[in-house]
Amino acid sequence: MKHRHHAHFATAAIHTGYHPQDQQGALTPPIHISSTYAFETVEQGAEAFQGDNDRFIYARLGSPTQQILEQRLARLEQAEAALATASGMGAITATLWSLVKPGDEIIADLSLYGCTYSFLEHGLKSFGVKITYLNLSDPNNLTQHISDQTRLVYSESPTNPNMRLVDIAALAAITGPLDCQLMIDNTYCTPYLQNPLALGADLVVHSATKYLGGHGDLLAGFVAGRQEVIDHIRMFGLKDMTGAVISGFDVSLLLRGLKTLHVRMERHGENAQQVAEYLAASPHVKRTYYPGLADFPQRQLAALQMRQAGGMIAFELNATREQAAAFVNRLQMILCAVSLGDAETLIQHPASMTHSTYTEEALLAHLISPTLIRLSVGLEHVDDIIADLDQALESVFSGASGDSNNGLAILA
Ligand code: 7XF
Repeated sequence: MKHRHHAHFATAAIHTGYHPQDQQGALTPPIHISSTYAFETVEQGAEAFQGDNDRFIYARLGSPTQQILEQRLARLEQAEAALATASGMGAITATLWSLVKPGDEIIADLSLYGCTYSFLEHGLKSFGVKITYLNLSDPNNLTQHISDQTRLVYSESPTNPNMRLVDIAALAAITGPLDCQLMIDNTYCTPYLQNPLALGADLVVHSATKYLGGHGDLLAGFVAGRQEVIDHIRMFGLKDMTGAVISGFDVSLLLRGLKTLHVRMERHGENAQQVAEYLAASPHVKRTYYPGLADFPQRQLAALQMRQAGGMIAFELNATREQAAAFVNRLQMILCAVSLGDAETLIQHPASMTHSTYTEEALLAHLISPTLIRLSVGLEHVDDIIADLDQALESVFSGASGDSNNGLAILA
């Protein structure tokens, strides 16, 4: 069955890579649970192993359902090719194991998701890869430090958890002429809000566990970029170095999540805008970091490279760490949990949770405030989200004692 190119994001997210007539009219693609694929002859198998035909070989290299997902993800990120993996960390590690060797340098932004930081700092570093952390929000910092040794530049935008942006096009202009790849973690934005490859990046990586799945019921990731690079990551980083293979069931759940991504992102964004405005106006809130606020320091850049401001907010209270913990504990509907991009509004304390891989000193050096609170604004009615934040703030700052929603103290 010939597949059409779908010009619009929403249509591509629903149709790309599959036509029901490929599978006896089945609207939903079947899940292939087969671990291995039979050849008609030894010669055909030998050809498959040489890459001289496009037969499936073994599920560690992919499956027909996974191929549909990968075509769809590549289309949404405007990439030649994509590789789906068992988790976001699976995509990040398979990619970096494939592209750097001892003696190479990676320049990474200062603020990274905790396990990405840990992989660079405690993983790759111990294998002889030089890791340099810079504030990449100022591209001049990259210009000053980049050298022949620098094989890869890595950043999130917005950064997890502190919502800094990097100017992806400006960084690409610096790495472009050199033998150096620019790799962007686009998890916070999803391809609906930002396309790093279209801005000049070489590779884009995602935790699909978040908005792409959207329902808190799967772990997945993907990397997208040029076909030959993705082939190399599949045949080395995934097949040999990590084995971080996505399961067929998670492929199917992810295909289901993608169908509503555009609708969900619109509502996440609308809700987050109102919640951010509420927080920014509260006398109990010291700073609110959200790209949709008028006083967001990188508002112009946000308007330039992001289609909307997204669903993630970070903020600091006019409070001690203990009061900040008490505030979270007094929330009644909003859940104290890591992860993000789910229908449920989730709140967490990065220094205690997602970024506890940083030492206290490293948190400060990496611009992550120990009192920062991170909010993933969900799809509940926005009035209920704001009402819950409001009652918890009132409860803490009026000194009344409230009931903990979950008994989880941020500060052990
Ligand atoms: O391996 P995962 O699917 O959990 O994805 C890893 C990952 C990669 N990049 C970014 C920007 C991420 O935020 C994540 C996962 N972060 C979760 C969080 O920040 O809440 C993980 C919970 S500890």
